[in-house]
Amino acid sequence: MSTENNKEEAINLGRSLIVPSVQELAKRSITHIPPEYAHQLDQDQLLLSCDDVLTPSVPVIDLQSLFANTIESSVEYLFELNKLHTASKEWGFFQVINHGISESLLADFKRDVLNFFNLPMEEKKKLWQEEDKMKVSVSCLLQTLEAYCVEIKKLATVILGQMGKALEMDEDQINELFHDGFQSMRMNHYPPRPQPNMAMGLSPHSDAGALTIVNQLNTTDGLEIRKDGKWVTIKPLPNALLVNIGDIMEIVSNGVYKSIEHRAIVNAHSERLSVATFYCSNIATLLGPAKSLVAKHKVANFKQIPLEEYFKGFFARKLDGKSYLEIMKLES
Ligand SMILES: O=C(O)CCC(=O)C(=O)O
Repeated sequence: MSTENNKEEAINLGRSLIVPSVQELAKRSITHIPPEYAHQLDQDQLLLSCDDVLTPSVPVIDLQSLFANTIESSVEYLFELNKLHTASKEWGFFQVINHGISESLLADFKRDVLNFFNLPMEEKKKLWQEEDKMKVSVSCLLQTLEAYCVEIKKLATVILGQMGKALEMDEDQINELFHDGFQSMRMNHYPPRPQPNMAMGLSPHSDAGALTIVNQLNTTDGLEIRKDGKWVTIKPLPNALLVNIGDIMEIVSNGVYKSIEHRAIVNAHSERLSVATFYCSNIATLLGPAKSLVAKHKVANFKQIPLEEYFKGFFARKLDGKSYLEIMKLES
């Protein structure tokens, strides 16, 4: 669902595959899993839980220390900036706390998204076809969605600004790239499945955008990231948001930051709900490593292509790990 700046829709970048509604499938007692969802989970890849004492834990960044400290030479500021830099380089994934989005907005958003998923299928089908009906039937969701998107966009922009500082990028370049970016959103509902290892919620992939902010709406586990070849389960902290580096940021940072492969698995007993918001540079920009970083590293590790072309290539492919990023790499 694209929520703002419809310019990219007019350009028609392509779209995600249309697949059968999992909510409807879950209501029927089906005997086989449709091929789009059937998947044998890799049994040979060790799964680690963040509860395990020996599992390194996903970094938590306290944004208050970054945003509230106008004195950028202060110890608190530099400490948190360094944490952000290390998390972006080594994990490509972190949780943010004290992010500034009010608890009441997050609660309204959760309520309206749940109501949306609980609409009868016939109502949802009407929404696909008639935009005016959407305005009436889910006007409550649309209002909250708009407020939520504004806040998430602000948050993504400030985090990217801080990343630019940590990378020692030219400040004008980061502003130019990300000041009027576009945002899109995916709302995910994963019903419970009795044999969760036979069904995939979302295949392993990295995100094509610059930065993704995931809001997990309930406490069911399911999001896993690939860290050093092992799948690590993520357990979000209360009121935290999950942030991951996308392929665009790996390219812009000339490979210093890493986009992270992740997947969503289904749970045997409980449903899971999440909303991912993808923030990207302005569609009219040229995608490539930042000039200031190429000058510093004395090498460009990725090609330069118009962002529009990049997205058309992305939507023409299946989600498949980090394979699309490989195409963007320059031979060293
Ligand atoms: O469900 C999740 O937590 C992950 C969602 C996600 O990766 C996506 O929508 O691209």
